Amino acid sequence: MTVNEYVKKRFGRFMDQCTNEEIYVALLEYTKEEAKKKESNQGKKKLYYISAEFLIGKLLSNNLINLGLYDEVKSELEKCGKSLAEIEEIEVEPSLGNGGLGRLAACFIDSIATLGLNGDGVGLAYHMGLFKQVFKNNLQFETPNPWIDDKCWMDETDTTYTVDFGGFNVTSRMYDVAVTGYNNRTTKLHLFDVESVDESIIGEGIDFDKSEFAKNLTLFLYPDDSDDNGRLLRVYQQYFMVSNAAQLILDEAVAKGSNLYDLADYAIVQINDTHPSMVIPELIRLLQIRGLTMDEAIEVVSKCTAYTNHTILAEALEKWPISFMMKAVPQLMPIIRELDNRINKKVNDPDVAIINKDNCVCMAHMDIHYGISINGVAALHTDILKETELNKFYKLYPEKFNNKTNGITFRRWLLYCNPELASYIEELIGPGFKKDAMELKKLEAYLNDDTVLEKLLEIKDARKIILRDYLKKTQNIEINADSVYDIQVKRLHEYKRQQMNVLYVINKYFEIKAGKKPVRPITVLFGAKAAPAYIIAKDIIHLILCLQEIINNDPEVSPYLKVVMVENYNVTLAEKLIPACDISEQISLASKEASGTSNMKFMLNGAITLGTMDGANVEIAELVGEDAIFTFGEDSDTVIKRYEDASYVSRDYYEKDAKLKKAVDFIISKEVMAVGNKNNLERLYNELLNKDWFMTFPDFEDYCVTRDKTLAAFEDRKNWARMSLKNIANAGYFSSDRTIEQYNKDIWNL
Ligand code: 26Q
Repeated sequence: MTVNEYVKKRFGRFMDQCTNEEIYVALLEYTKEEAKKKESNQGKKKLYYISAEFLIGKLLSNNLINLGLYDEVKSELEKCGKSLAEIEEIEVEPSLGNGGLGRLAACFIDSIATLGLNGDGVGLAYHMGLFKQVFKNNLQFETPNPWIDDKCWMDETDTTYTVDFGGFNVTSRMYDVAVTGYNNRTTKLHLFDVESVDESIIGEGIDFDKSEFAKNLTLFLYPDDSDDNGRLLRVYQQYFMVSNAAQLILDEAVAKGSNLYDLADYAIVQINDTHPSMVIPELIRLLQIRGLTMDEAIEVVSKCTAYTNHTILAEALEKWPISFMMKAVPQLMPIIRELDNRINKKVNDPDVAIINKDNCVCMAHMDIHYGISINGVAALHTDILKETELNKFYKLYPEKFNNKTNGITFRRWLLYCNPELASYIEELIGPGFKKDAMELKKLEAYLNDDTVLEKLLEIKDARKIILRDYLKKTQNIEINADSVYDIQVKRLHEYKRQQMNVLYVINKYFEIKAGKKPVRPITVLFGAKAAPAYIIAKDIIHLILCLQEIINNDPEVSPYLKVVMVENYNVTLAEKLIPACDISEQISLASKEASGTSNMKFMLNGAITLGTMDGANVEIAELVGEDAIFTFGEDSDTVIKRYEDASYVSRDYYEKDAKLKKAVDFIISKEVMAVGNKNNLERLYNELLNKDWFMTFPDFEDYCVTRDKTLAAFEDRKNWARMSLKNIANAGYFSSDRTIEQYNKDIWNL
């Protein structure tokens, strides 16, 4: 049945007589039906990818592409005078993730389905997701982001469980989102919800009653860097997630014939950061209930889990106070104590204990001792874990440590978001790259082909116009499509150093004021949400918005420089921004960004990276060669040493460097104060001057020089196109299909 026939059957009218809304509903149902026809892998051993976040993005086009229906549906719609792009706008993007970690989980389930592996995702159905960002008076405000309704991709199942907390229990229900693989099988994303959840307890903004756990359990996703207030709820959420997962795992294994002693032949659990770590004691607890002794249960579970670390920031490793655990999940504490005792008997080093001297449970330590694998997410990151942060563990279990450099799904981040580029690549090297991303390498044959280089520039220009029009239409922002698009999009965090980008912009503003005009206008685009309780991050957003107002309204400067902060940066916006980007800002303080994944998306879409030698940037640099990337700044060894000997004094740099001083002082100038708030601006100024914990000042000069060099290089259009092609040709390594194959070969063995 064609879509049009389906629509006729569903609404009694053909498509040309239907509203976009009706067509959306029909396409949703039609696609769900088609997905059901695809088999799923029913092998004996199954992967459970448990994650507190799955930032899946909109699914309509993605599913149509993966089911091989996209072109057909698009042209059928066009024949009836309808546009798929417009219909897609009806879909609400679920915001079930903060950023990198959640988007990675989404790319991974796409690859798992595409490779036909037997694996499902398990997470939570947060009703309001992460907050929606709204700007007012140059400040960020937060509002709920509802997405669950009868037009969403999630379907109710009959699976329900009881989850016990200290003093009460709740009934859960499992909801499924079908994950379609590219020309292959489907798998499932299982999202658990609690039957007693109550949206009416939400007050102003994203405020809600934090004490009524049965009512608030699945209302919101916690922002990272959240404040202490309400952290207890995070423990309830995590336990709710893993208790459901553990019950599902055991039920499915038993249904397939497991006697539970052989659970490892039926299940492997990937723990995505420490958020699902309680799955270890929970599985042990449930196995005991089902008849195993403590010894037996620990032995069984020790073969079933593997842990991925996504951060080097020591303060970000989760440690839960025993008092929290006793309140939320008292039934787990005897098990955790037993796990801790066994380690202490063996190793007797408080640094590797599970319960630390402050009476907190160190979730990562439990994962490392009782799992089969621990991996970092980029080569440099894994090395740093081994050598510094987790060195003591590495010495204990060298064989458990391994690297799995992150990846992205090329279906969404090339085929869907940049069809112009994808079809040109196909013209040049055939369709093989869609299944085997390494085939992109064939593009290197065209590095000196002027026609190809020119065409690449044309495609980029076309994408820049699309972005310009999209921002005008959706956010009433005006940008110049002839300018250089310089983009930094990612969560707002001091270590990612948006503030250093801002200092460059201020300096450029002064240069233009002084008559030194750039040869081509520059558009500096930002997209970033700040955690509501992360004060300095919000101050940085405030500063960017103030600059946007000042610079864009200054007739002397705005023809040459524009600052744009897009509101509510999300997957949908990323899909528009990334194909249009010329310069990709990846400027984290070396050693701090575990991997980064937008760096890979930008590269794949032909942007040139301006970055530090951090995270996966290091691997990008190796792949494209030093003439197709711009790197700057201190390396991770230098930075790690600076922290070790606590030698960094930001004020010294400020006083020695007049250019830097002038840029920093501008933050509290009367021009900025006139459009901003004294409090916010002074706080940020003082933070930089007295602390600058992520060392923007030492890298500032090199950053300015290198960024100007990058802008100058843009003017040699042919060479720029060559660099761009080199990036695209070498992006194949960053396909999440490669990453998932490595996980499977080294850890899961499905
Ligand atoms: C923890 C406790 C309480 C509340 C929130 C959290 C929390 C939530 C989300 C802690 C961390 C996160 C998210 C982390 C994250 O996104 N990390 C990124 O993971 C990417 C995928 O591996 C990497 O590419 C990035 O470098 C890394 O920053």
